[in-house]
Amino acid sequence: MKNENRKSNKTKLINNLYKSLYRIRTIEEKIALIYPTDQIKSPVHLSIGQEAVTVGACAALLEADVVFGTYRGHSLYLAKGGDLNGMMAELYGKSTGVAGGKGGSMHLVDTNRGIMGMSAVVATTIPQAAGYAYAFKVMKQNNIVVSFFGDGATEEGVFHETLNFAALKKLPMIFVCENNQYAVLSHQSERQSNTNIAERASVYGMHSEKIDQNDPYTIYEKVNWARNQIIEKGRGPFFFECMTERYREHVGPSERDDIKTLSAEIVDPLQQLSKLVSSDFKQNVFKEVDLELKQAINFAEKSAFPAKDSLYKDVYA
Ligand SMILES: Cc1ncc(C[n+]2csc(CCOP(=O)(O)OP(=O)(O)O)c2C)c(N)n1
Ligand SMILES: [Mg+2]
Repeated sequence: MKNENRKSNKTKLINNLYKSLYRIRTIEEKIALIYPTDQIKSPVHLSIGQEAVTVGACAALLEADVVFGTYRGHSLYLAKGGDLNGMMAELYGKSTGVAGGKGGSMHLVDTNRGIMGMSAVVATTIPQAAGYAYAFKVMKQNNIVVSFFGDGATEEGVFHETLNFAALKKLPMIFVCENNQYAVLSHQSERQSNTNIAERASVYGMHSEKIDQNDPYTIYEKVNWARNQIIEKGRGPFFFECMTERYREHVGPSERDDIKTLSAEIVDPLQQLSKLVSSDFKQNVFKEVDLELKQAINFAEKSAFPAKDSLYKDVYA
């Protein structure tokens, strides 16, 4: 590729990453403002501060690639192309929500966009992701699965079982640990004797790296490289431990009260990326996101709550 082409591709990508990051940050800040009005009917676990991981990783994926995430899922859902109207309506408990208004913030899903689901139970979607990757392998489908989870999830037995199985079967998948160093209020150093999660993952026999920069471009490059290795060379699985930081409390809209524990080395991805984007581009993004968000809130407000007779629909007995 010619140098100028490479440069213009990189500029385009940085602009897209900025737009996605700004959009998700703005939406979540608005959710935090709406939350105390009681219009949002489920708990919210915000990703503010740590959006770079899902934004960077999803920029390297195709729509037919599949992701599994956690209850802290707004950022993943939006970065993978999930519809904002459906997400806001779901938070408002309305029938037009992506889970019919019965799942709330922790259960976002959009199978048409490869968003297979999220769960409130820590680590449960990790083996589900491996199962999906196994199906891709058996069916010789040229797509990959990415499993997103927190540092706390790596303490669950099923995490270790899944890594062993995925490495053994050489599954076409990438494990992405969003290491914000906390499980609720407990710091990683209070919970793990070896806090180097990437090092621990590597013993199962897979390529594993720690990414220190809370930077979507770096994360995009790593995931893109890993995806190419899987698709072109049949390698896999891969593991990335992404160091990041959440700025809000574990659950709910407030700032953290243990804010003194935020580490100085981990930067705010939005502020960093903002320096690389032109002010004209930013002005357009501000306008677009503002309009999209107003329309989505209006959609959620105007939608109806689920009808009583839908109570037993989608229930397994
Ligand atoms: C199996 C299980 N154990 C405990 C909990 C309670 N719990 C909810 S979130 C959480 C912390 C998980 O931390 P981490 O995996 O680092 O994700 P983060 O919240 O930091 O994104 C815990 C212990 C749960 N939901 N499920
Ligand atoms: Mg955590």
